Amino acid sequence: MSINRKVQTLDEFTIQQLRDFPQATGELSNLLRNIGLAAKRVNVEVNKAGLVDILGDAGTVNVQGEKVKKLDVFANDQFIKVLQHGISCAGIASEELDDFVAFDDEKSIHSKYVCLFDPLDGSGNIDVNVSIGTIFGVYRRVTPVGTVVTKEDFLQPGSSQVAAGYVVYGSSTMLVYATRRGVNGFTLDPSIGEWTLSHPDIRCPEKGKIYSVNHGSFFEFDKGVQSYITACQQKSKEQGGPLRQRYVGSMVADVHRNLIKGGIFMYPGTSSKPDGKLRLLYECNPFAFIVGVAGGKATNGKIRTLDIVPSSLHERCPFFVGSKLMMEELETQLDQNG
Ligand code: P6P
Repeated sequence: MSINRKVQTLDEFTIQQLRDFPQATGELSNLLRNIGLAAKRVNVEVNKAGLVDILGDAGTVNVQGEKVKKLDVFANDQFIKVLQHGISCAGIASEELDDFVAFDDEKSIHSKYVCLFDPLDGSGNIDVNVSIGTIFGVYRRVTPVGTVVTKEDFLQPGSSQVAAGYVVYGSSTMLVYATRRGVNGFTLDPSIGEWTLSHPDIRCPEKGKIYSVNHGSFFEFDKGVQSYITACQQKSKEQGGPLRQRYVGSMVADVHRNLIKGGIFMYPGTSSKPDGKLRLLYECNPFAFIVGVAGGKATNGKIRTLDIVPSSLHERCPFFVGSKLMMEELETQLDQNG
């Protein structure tokens, strides 16, 4: 495949955004470029994970009680270092950290943004070479610029995000991010070490033929979820026939595929875990924002994910996200089955 050298790089794209919106200060563009730099450094290590001693466990356990893989630690450190050194972020929260980290140097306290990260989601797949990813959300701080950020800067509803994105370390490595102006995808061109615009203005198809869920928990799901899954399996020929079940077990890979092709991803609550497994702030909210900007929908089964008011950094929520018409069919099944 010949690579078109005329494609825009992430730097060129974000600078073009500044030209198009002169009132912008460039701080958000700079923040996104910083994230792109950290992701390139993570990508190098992910790509050689099988060759050097960074596979396996780091010997620690994170706030979720999950064994921390060495790559998790490396990825977390990269994003913190790049953003702390930059001047476009006043603090971060991360799945790998019990509490948020305020960047309290004279430059950082004057930034108007904070970031929340899952630095390496799907890390259980690292050792078996299945795609993994980074997820992030960007918020405008609510405390005064020039002061050190506090927890309330991080406990904002997802609807307050100014940008959100993810990196999928897969057959190729992609950075996809959304602002309210649209969703754009950049593929890493290793020959020049640049993110290159490969998927401009991504739109989520109104419907698709893919549903993604961990069937192993089927009998623990609510009746409404079970009835929706069964409906997916029983589509008539006139309705296009049964849907295909695709579930990698790595959220970034599953949601990215469904965003591009159309589909629905579900991580419902269960009788044993009513809030499900996924974290609201740095897994669900970023994808709810991205898919929403692209024309899809995201809920916790009752209300829009983006409308949930967080009470703690690591809270979990049931998560349903995907094509608009498929989400509406799910909502009907949930309403009818209580
Ligand atoms: P289960 C990975 O650990 C993760 O957080 C998501 O990336 C993924 O969608 C989910 O958990 C898979 O969980 O319970 O189906 O194995």
